[in-house]
Amino acid sequence: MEWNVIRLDEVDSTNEYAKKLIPDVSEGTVVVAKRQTSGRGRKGRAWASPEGGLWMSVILKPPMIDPRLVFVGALAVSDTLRDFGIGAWIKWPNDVWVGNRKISGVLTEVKGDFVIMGVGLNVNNEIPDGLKETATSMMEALGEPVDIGEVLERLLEYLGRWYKTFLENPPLVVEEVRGRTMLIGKEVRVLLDGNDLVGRVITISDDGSLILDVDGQTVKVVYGDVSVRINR
Ligand code: BT5
Repeated sequence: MEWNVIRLDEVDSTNEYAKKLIPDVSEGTVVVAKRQTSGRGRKGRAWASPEGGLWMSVILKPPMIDPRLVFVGALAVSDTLRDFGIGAWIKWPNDVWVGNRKISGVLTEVKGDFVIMGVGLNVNNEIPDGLKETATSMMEALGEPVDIGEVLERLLEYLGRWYKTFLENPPLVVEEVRGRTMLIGKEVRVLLDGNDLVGRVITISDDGSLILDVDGQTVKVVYGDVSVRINR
């Protein structure tokens, strides 16, 4: 993949900026901002994006719109972290965690035939007060700041590789996520608007869904927020 990187100092949200470029843009366009004033997570949740973090969106035009695309982002982040000596795990469907703290989130959105894949990764940024218990950064994990340019370079390299794998063989991407999630066998609560499920994770199926055992019944969850107690 040839990446064409647009660099901004400040933007509301790189996903919003990228969306406005569509359709007059080619696949592989990347929007990176030093800070976002209205960074977003899923369901309109706020994403803290102070200076020092990596906030970016890549524009893709896959032959099909597929929920498994989000795994491409999570795998690329986890490979990048590994290169810097940080062990991370993937929390289905779109988070990357270091121990019991979130370091990265991926937000995929669709516009026409395009997919905007937003990746937020805490690198050298301060973690805001309300998130100190639940979030971490590469700087915190390593005890020193890292070269954010190098982080971006690695991340784009791995995004290109995993996107290629996704295009060729999507179940391979899922298999890799299965191996990098700590959720299998764990008791989890899946927060589904007003209708939570509590069960044990059996697996992530090839179509990307979370398969749970809920009181002996097998339940398939296509999308949701997982909360899990991690004993490490
Ligand atoms: C996500 O949503 O994890 C997807 C985050 C995607 C952010 C990127 S940054 C570039 C691009 N442009 C955007 O506007 N967005 C994308 P979700 O699973 O809904 O998680 C959101 C939750 O994560 C919040 O409710 C907070 O609890 C927590 N959170 C917010 N900011 C955080 C941060 N910087 N680090 C760790 N956790 C954070």
